[in-house]
Amino acid sequence: MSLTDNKAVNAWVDEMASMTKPDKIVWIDGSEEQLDALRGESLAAGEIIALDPDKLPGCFLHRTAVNDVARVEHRTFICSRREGDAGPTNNWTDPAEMYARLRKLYDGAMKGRTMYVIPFSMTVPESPFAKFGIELTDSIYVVLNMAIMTRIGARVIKCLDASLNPADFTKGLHAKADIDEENRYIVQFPEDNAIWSINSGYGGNVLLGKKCFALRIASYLGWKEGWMAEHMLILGIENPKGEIRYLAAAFPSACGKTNLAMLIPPDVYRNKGYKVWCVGDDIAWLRIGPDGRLWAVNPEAGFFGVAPGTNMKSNPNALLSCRANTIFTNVVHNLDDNTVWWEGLDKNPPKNALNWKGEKWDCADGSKGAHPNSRFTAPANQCPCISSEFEAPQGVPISALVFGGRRARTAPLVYQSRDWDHGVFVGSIMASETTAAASGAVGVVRRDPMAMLPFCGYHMGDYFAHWFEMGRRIPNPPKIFNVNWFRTDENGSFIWPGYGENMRVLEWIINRAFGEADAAESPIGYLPRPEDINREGLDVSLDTLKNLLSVDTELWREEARGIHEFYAKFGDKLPHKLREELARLEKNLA
Ligand code: OXD
Ligand code: MN
Repeated sequence: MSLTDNKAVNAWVDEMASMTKPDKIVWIDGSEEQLDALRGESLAAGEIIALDPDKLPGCFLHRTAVNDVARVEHRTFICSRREGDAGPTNNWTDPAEMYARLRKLYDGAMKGRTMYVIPFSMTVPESPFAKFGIELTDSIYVVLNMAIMTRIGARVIKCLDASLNPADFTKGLHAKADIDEENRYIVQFPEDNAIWSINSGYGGNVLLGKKCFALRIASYLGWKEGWMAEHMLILGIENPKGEIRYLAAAFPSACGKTNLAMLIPPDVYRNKGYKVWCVGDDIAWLRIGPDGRLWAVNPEAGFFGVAPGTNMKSNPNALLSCRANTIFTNVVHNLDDNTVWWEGLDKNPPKNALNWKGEKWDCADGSKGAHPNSRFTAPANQCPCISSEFEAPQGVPISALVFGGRRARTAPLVYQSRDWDHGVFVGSIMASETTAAASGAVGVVRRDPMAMLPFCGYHMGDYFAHWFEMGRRIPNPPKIFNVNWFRTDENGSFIWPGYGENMRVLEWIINRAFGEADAAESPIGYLPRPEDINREGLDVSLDTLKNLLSVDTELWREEARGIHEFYAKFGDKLPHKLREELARLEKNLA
């Protein structure tokens, strides 16, 4: 039975049900009793496995189909009415054509199954930032994950019904269908505020609140409504005086965003009383506050983190977050003690175990036990360093925005843009390089502006223009920085120790944002002098820091040529200001 008499909601649910033809429709009220019953059903169906109740209370293991383990960018579409509104970095099909194609796939796709109706809210539903959505799905795994990643249920539908426009909600439709790769589609219709996902059961494709809504649809809404949805972590740095200063940072996937979001400061900082508080690890929604500053909320309620490589050294806080009430996907099942394992957790792979595919696994044969993109879905409030402001309706004030990528030689450890407009340029040229490990081709640059390439729900040229426009409108804008933890030496080894030591760079950044740290001008922006980075208790020489902060003008000239090529994609949609900034960079390098 419907949880609401909201006509717009009920009419849409009816329409989708008449297309997908489920045997049954179940509304998710968000109660623990209902979720528990669903866990029971999912266990009975073999969809999830209950893990040891003492070691991992409330935890489950799930395995996806082997052909369904990651986001599928080549099957992800932005179906705006006009092709030009999706832009050159998105796949596009005419919406009428796409709806027709998808309707055929959805027709009867839920026969013999149950359709779950999940009212969900991105950020706390009582927040002025909140956006509401309904996800329809035939997967209990999706329901259980959405219950961790978002706020769901009766509380949400009540807020939607009481809102100014109860017909204003994101319409998310997900059907597993046959998990057929050939017919897998992740489609955003920005003007309809709708997301249709079919033939996948993997998180990033089916937890529609995350990338599909909170980034692709939300970035479009932000453009129309004057705010920003960004692929950014949010953290607060508390100094010994007890002041907490916040920053948000964007990195492409696989650059350690979750680790940075939960950073544990080195001893010398901890002993003085410094602390780092995590507000979010993946997505930030940013709005101009009444005080003229930029304020951020994390729209999500949980972490959907990559498991491999997560350990007590790289990210103890993430590990501690997933000791209870967590869903593990595609990791190793340790049969001896009914727990989980993944590469990089510790040096003791289980002897009696199943790999991510559920096959008997022997680590001695050299194969990986966990899928490299295996995940944990954990409630954020279980994180030992979760910020007290995590659910603050107004969010937190942002003093610095940080961009970063994986560059072997070009980008220095850190630099600051001259101003907002230059900062937009710095974000637009973000890039990561492939490492030697994979193909032997070192230094292949993948441009990923603001880490939004796979997530921008409209034309990236318009997106850049929106950044400039926001800069004009924010009376007190955050300062903008770029970091690179990944510089390597002649042997390809990382020079900077990274992890907790990144605190030293964050300290410079946040102090700069408050006018409390020194810097020197360079052709690319403001650089700290080596002595401006705190080396107390750090085994890195001044010379090494000098090297980490050096700017090779020849490399940067080459970089500028690459940027020209990249910018050419956007044609006349590229804001003039970006060309001006590029010209200025070239002049500075000459
Ligand atoms: C993610 C990603 O899963 O960025 O967060 O790929
Ligand atoms: Mn991400």
